[in-house]
Amino acid sequence: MIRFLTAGESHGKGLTVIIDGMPAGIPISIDFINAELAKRQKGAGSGGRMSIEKDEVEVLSGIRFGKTIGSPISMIIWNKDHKNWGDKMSVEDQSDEVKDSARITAPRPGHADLAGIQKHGFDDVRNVLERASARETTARVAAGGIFKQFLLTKGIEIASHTLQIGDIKVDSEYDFEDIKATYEKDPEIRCVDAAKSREMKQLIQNARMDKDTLGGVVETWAVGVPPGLGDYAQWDTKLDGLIAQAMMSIQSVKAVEIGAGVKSSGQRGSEVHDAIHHRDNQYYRKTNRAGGIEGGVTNGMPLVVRVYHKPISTLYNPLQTIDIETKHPTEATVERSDICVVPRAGVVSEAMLAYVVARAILLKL
Ligand code: EPS
Repeated sequence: MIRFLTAGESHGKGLTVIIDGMPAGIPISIDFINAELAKRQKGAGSGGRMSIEKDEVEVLSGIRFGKTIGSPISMIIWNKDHKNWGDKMSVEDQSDEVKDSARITAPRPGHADLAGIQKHGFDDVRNVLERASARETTARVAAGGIFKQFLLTKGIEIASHTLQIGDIKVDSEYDFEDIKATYEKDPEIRCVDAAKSREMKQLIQNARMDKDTLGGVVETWAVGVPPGLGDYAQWDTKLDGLIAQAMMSIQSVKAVEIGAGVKSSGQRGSEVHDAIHHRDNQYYRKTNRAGGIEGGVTNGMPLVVRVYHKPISTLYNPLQTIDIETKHPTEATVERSDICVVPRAGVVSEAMLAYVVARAILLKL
């Protein structure tokens, strides 16, 4: 069974990931993984960090002559910015003076800051924010580069697009080819509708001027998924439950939806369920409101998963917080931030969906 773990702080030396359980013999291209990492770095709404980093993976183990060898795969992406943070993020230095000068005491509302220091009894928010940062998604995307290449050998493809930013939402029809094309056609927003894309971009520019942030919705499809993945028989093997857990774990995601999920709760059953047809020895549906899963099991239709990102919590116009040292009101910490992560978060959703589908396939095999 495959599993993966990431490690690394936002301004530490680098982000690492170990994937265990990949079968031997899967062809792996490092360029493919680097192209995935590049997708995570592009997009309107990015902060200053993305112009410092040029994320590239170094594979340390598990791949030989371009193929997996069935051993754990370990990878690292070095943080170029670390050299500017050596004093604040030193592994080796043990002096209290350096440690104190790197301390942060004003937790940001909405981030893991306060909850994290309460969990561990820390007097320094930096211990929490360095790991809670969405920089960690770099490691997930590198892992996704492996899972996706495995899925391609099974004829399964995954792609995402920006469905909504703030209150601007796509309402036109589109298909999987339209979704895939957004990486080329609209790398800034990744929207299938050019007019909506312009509105979304303007909204992000306005939020930047107002020193505010924006959330939105990423929709991810997996096509070529065979019927029968996941299980209806036990709560913790239902594929929709596993997808929800994986997607909800992405930084700033506050809701996950499969198929027509939210909308269908306000409709009648006759408007929601997808009638079953049969042709050439195969069952099929003309609609896909179930989003490719019924009873926790894939039905052969594309998986359609939406994640809802809240506006990120580091605000250049900070909210009030409490200084954990003095207990007096103060403004929340701002070092640097994105305005909107949605356009570049798509590849993170893709990586997590690729993991769940790859794992389900290997369990079935
Ligand atoms: C990110 C790197 C971080 C943030 C962002 C995502 O780098 P820095 O803190 O140096 O600017 O830009 O993290 C957050 C949005 C967050 O809330 O933590 C990245 O590589 O994606």
